[in-house]
Amino acid sequence: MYQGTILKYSQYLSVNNQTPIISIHEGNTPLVPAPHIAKLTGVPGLKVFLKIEGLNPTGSFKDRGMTMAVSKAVEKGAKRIICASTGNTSASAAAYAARARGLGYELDCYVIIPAGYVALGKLSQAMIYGAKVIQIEGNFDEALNIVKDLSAKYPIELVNSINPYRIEGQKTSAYEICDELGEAPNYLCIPVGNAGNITAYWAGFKDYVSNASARPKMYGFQAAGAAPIVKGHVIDKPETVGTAIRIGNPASWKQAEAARDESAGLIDSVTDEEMLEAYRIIHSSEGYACEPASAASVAGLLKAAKQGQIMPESTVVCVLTGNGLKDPKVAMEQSDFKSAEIVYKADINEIAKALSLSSVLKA
Ligand code: AN7
Repeated sequence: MYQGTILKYSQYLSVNNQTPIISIHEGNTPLVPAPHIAKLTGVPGLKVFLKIEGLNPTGSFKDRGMTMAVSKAVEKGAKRIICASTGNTSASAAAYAARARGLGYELDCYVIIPAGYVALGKLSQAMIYGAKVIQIEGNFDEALNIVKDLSAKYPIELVNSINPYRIEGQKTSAYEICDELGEAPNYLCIPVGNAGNITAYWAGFKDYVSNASARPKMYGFQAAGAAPIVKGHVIDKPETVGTAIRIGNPASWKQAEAARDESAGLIDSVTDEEMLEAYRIIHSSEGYACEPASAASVAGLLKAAKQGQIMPESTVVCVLTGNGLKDPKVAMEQSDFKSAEIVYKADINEIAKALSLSSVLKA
């Protein structure tokens, strides 16, 4: 039986027989072809796959890192964990703390989030999993500074991605992609916020693919309003519809640049319009789902292809980092069929009219 990323890939991870494994059987997410997106790139012979990380237990890739961070926290006897979050990290931390408590460990989870900028799906998860949720007047970067200070001053384990076990656990997605394809892809397209995930994937490909020339080019994409790495300076007031990546001072900035440079990749930005366009395409033409920030990977691929930065006949994996159900508000705003907002009489003629069916009446 599949039992989660730690048991599957223990040889690559800092675990031993003494490590209590706190797992919700994360990982093993689908890698699915996206033929419509491949066609839209206009690149001859391109194969595009989506890595559906939104199908992890709490609906995002964060579970891969969190199973490691929480297992190691429990191993060292921690009673409290804390994180700052744009939403997904907090949902994941809260879930793994709940799992640990269910296994008999004492473990409180505290999360600090920017008030008004966490999608409803994520906030409700952190709450029902039993985390102590604190909203602050301020953005993610300020929340991260607060949790760093709190964990320095009090006996609380920090489980943001500056915790090395988070990065270690998140490497497992790169392993899965290589196992599935039988080799590494030529390009990995990924959204960049705090830059932990791009750092982790690159470390994972380096672990798994000994031939350096067979490793993918790492193509990371920030939101144009929150693109510190692209602009080369901290953004004090980051803004984007992709609230997950509304981050102005990424913790793994230097590591992300190293991943880019070592892989001959790039870190670019996509506008909110480009992100939302990709978001609509992923849903309406592939049938897959993701949250807005995740669509930065596909938006970035389309932009890079247009600029001639994707070679013909190559293979691309776009990481869809979070589940579409996390942010129902944006999903509804981006939908075409606005009549869903109107309530009709339960009358066949009115409904047929609303559905524009008169022209296709049966003979
Ligand atoms: C869906 O939850 O930072 O570059 O606090 O939720 O590793 O930060 C989320 C980040 C991409 C960016 N896609 O990954 C948090 C948080 C989704 C995300 C990212 C996030 P990193």
